[in-house]
Parts: sequence; structure tokens; C-alpha cells
Amino acid sequence: MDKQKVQASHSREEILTHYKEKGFAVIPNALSQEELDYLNKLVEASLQQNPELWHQPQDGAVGTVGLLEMHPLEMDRFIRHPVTFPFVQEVLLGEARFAQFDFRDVTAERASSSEMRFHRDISYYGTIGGKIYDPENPYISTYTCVIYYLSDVHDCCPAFCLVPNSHTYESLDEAKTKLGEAYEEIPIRGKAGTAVLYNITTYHTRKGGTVDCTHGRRTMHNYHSRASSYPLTNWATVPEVLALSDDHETRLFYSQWTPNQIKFARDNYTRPVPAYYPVQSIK
Ligand SMILES: O=C(O)CCC(=O)C(=O)O
Ligand SMILES: [Fe+2]
Repeated sequence: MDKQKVQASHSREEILTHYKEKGFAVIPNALSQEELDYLNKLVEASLQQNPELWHQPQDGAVGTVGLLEMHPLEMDRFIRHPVTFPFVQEVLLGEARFAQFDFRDVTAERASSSEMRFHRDISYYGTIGGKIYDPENPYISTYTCVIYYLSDVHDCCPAFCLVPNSHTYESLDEAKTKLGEAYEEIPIRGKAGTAVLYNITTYHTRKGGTVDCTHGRRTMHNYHSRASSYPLTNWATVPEVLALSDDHETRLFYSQWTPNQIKFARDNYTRPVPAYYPVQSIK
């Protein structure tokens, strides 16, 4: 494929059509080299200086939500990134709300044991019978996530992998049977800076790397909810400077508070929690 073709196949329209048809889209070069250098330095410093902020390996990956708390304004620029956020808004019908933001790191040593099971990311309401996708949204999604590769993902590396159009099925086996010939597992490989935007109820996994992988994989994960969706998690928290920002757009974007966020704000913010949150009843 010549260069022009590659670029042409990633036009805004083609990205959105791909998402509509398959439940995900790849956005190459979403992050610049400068942004990658900044984020990788930040992650390396955090791993060294604040190991307590990182959880123990889960399926081979350590992870942290701590960088948002430490660098709220800087991270907000990635959370509402000029390249990807317009796509997020489009697939969420202009209703995007912050849901979750974290970094993960798989070392080269753990690459081959970092495989996850195929799964869907489902909100609490989804687990008690709520619809896990929106049949009236041409882009399917009630939530969407962007995974950014912060390191090159080669054939040997752990790779994010999806089954297109699998969001309506109760299990991966059902997806296999009903999709038949159309069933495929697509591992995403690409340069550092590649972003994958996906409907979170499309079956997906992290494929493990090979035993001789010398790279591992580093990622930034950013989940978005919709104004009309229930909060995705019951634990994500947002720093005061964003959640109580004087800027209306910012405050609105960070307004989908989880129960834990209400508690966090009550116990840590300098300003009072807005009265419309059930601050008294949260233990
Ligand atoms: O790290 C990956 O490639 C996938 C992560 C994922 O699906 C999850 O944490 O729910
Ligand atoms: Fe997932």
C-alpha cells in the first residue's frame, strides 16, 4: 500500500464508518513523539518514585490511576485529546462524560503471561439487566474507550484484540456460532502513538506476547461514558480542579460522579460538594 493510500484509509469518515460497521477503529499517530516522550517519562518516574500507586500485576500488567490526581490539568489534555476526542464525541452522540483513566505496563518478562480472557467491559447497570449497547445509536455505544499504545506493539508483543460485531452476544461461543464465517479475532499492532477506539461491549482481550518478546507493552486507557448512561465504575475519582472547574464544559464533562467520587470529594475537596449529590447518605 502506498503512503497516500494508508493516509486515505484513515480519514475521519473512514474511521467513523469502520467503528460503525465493526465496533472499533484504529487511529494511527494519535499521539506525537513529544507527547509520547512526556508520557513515558512520567510513567517511568512514577514506577520508580511512587511504586505504591501501582497495583500488583493483573494478568501480567501493573497499572495506576494515580497520575490523574497528581497531574490533573496535564492529563485532562490527554483525556480530551484534540485528535481523539472529536471521535469520542461523535460515537457518543456529543454526550461524552469522563469515566476512567489509567496507565498499564507489561514488562518484557511478563509479556508471555499477560494474556487475558475474552470479555466485555460492562457497567453496573449492565450487570443487573440494563442494555449494554444502544440500538438507537448508529455507533452502538453507551460507553467507549480509547487505548493508546505508548510503546511499539510488534508481532511478538502483547496486543489488544477484538471480535468485530460481537456486542449483541451473551458469550464468545455464541458469537462464534452466530457470526459463523464473519467471526474473526483482530489483534491490533502498531507504532507507539496508535490509538484504538472501541465500543466496550465488543468482545475483546489482551493477547499474550511470545516468550522471546523483549519489549513488553505500555498503554494509556481512557473510558468515556454518556450523559444518558450510568457511571461506568463505582470507584473512579476526579481531582477538584477538574470536577469543580470554573469552566462550564470541563465541569460538565467530569460531572458523572461515582459513589466513591462523592465520598472522595466530601473528604478531600476544599469546596463543598454540590447539594444535588447524595453526600449525606454515602458511607
Ligand atoms: O490491555 C489490554 O489490551 C486490554 C485491557 C482490557 O480489556 C481491560 O482491562 O478490560
Ligand atoms: Fe476490557
